[in-house]
Amino acid sequence: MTAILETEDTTGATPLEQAAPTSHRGILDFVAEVAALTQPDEIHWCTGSDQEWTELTDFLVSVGTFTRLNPERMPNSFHAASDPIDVARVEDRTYICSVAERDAGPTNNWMAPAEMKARMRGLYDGCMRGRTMYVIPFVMGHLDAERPMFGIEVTDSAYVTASMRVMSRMGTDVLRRMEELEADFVQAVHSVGHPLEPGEADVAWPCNEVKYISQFPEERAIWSFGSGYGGNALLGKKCYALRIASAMARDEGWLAEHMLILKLTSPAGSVKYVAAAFPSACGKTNLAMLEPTIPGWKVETLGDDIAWMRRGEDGRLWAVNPENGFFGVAPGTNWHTNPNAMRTIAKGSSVFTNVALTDDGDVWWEGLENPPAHATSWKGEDWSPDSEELSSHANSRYCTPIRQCDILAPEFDDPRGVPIDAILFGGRRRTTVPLVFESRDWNHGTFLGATLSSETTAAATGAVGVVRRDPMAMLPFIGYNAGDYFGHWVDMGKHADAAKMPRIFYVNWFRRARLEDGGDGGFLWPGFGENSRVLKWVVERIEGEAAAVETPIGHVPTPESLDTDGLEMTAAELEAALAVDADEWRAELPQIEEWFARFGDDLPSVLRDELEGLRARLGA
Ligand code: GTP
Ligand code: SPV
Ligand code: MN
Repeated sequence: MTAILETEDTTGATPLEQAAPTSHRGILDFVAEVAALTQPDEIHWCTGSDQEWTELTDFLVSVGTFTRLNPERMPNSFHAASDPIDVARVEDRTYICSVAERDAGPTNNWMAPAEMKARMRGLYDGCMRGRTMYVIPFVMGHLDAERPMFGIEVTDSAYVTASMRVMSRMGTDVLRRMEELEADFVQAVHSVGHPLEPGEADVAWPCNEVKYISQFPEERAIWSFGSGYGGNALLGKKCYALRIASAMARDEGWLAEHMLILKLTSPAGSVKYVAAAFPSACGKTNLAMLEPTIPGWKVETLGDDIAWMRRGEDGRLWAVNPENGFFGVAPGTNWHTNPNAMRTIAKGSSVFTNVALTDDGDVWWEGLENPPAHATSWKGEDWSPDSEELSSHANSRYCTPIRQCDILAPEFDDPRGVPIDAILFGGRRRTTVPLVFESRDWNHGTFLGATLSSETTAAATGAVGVVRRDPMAMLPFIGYNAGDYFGHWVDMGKHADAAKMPRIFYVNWFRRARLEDGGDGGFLWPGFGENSRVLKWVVERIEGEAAAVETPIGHVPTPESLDTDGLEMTAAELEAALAVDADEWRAELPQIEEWFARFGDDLPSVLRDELEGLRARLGA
């Protein structure tokens, strides 16, 4: 680690410049400015090497943030428990600081950039005292992309640094390329907001009650303070690859989306690429790694959370996953629901946050097989299967390298990405929304995305299980006016090659059996590997082979058109899963009306027309 020297040398280079492994002027100026404000004891320029990983993780073990897991079970892997005030994304503390308030739109918190900066400069003043400032050069997407998408995250958290090494391509290679290209980069400042006075002991999970997650879309800058958790702190992920990138994508004619990407091969060998947008903790990771239950079908993974999609020269929409790791929801993950995730993490080199630690140095969480007789809960308390409290936080996560995934598609390494055949939107709805249906066309598909609704989950702080509109699963991630974002989606479909755009579908794995109908209130559809049956129907729709009934909401499978061979489900249950109840849908209309009213004149008229079309088809 490099200390900030106190004297200048005779060449005129500042101490920071002498110690820095780069001559990139913009990076030097940025790092110097943040260091002057935050006053870290030391600056560490990240290389991304294995040795650096060892040093970081040893350090995290020494300060009590990490517990090393039993190497025989989980080699090179660590357990961490956060402060209970820092367990998920904080949407109420997340701001889009565009110059004009209008550009943040009605769905984001907004503050004028100058006001936010003044406020945050106050918080940043001296906030890294007693700590090391890590400088992380990273690239979202491929280093050899036509235009690599660089960032520099400056953080006072070793935990964040270790996590960024798993989640992004980072280190010396990236820095060299930035120098060669004299590249622009996204400035990303992060502090846990917990300075240490001389002699003050650190805590295992430093953070601050005051939190701000601020995006400055015009400047392509991110300032984060007070949280060390997930999307609040790993700034390449939601802050850059969704909020800032969506603003770039609007300006440049592409899409930055909260989507998984998967490759699906049929028994006959035909390949389709599917992208799917489901809100946080609604099944992207699980679908991305699905193990089909229907014979002969194969799924390979390209990404589980974020897709950047650009129109190719062939007129098709090409998608890349800008990330390099998985930050997946632990609870519910097991050898039945997601064996590929289990195999990925079993290879080690992973960080588990807010799960339970077993007495033999392994991890456990709700839903995993073989509950231990005793463990230490994420809160550090004794836990046993009789305990009333959960062993793991509902938003506990594993952080693991994507390359360890056995079913990673080889196209992951292709900077051009893959041409998308189908887009799925989906949410978590107990009622109303059938298992799957197809949109009528691109504009109708955009309407389905714009009105996507889902019950809230533990991925963000706040109430869980409340139905809200989550357009394109991007409600917390659209970096500009959501009305403009809808318009951008409509525009993407207005093209000479419109027919080459992906077909748009809507899915719901979470519908419940109605008690009124004699059901048990449980999930109607078994989900997970069985979702391959839905993917097969999607492919057969694209091929013009599968039958569907035209309903007011779109094209719903006939029960016969879904492959149900070997599926343990009664005809009545399947019918209930696929049912379109006109009364339930008529009840959605005022909610959609109210949702659209928030956008006023910024709502594209196409979407209003779609709503009127739906109303007419429902006879309402
Ligand atoms: P983020 O990482 O927050 O963006 O979430 P995600 O969309 O990747 O969600 P993930 O796949 O991690 O799923 C979240 C939760 O939903 C887990 O507890 C899963 O077990 C559960 N889940 C996923 N797929 C299904 C399904 O098909 N059926 C049911 N019933 N639950 C599912
Ligand atoms: C989500 O909340 O959608 C996530 C987890 O993928 S986080 O990275 O914390 O945003
Ligand atoms: Mn996500």
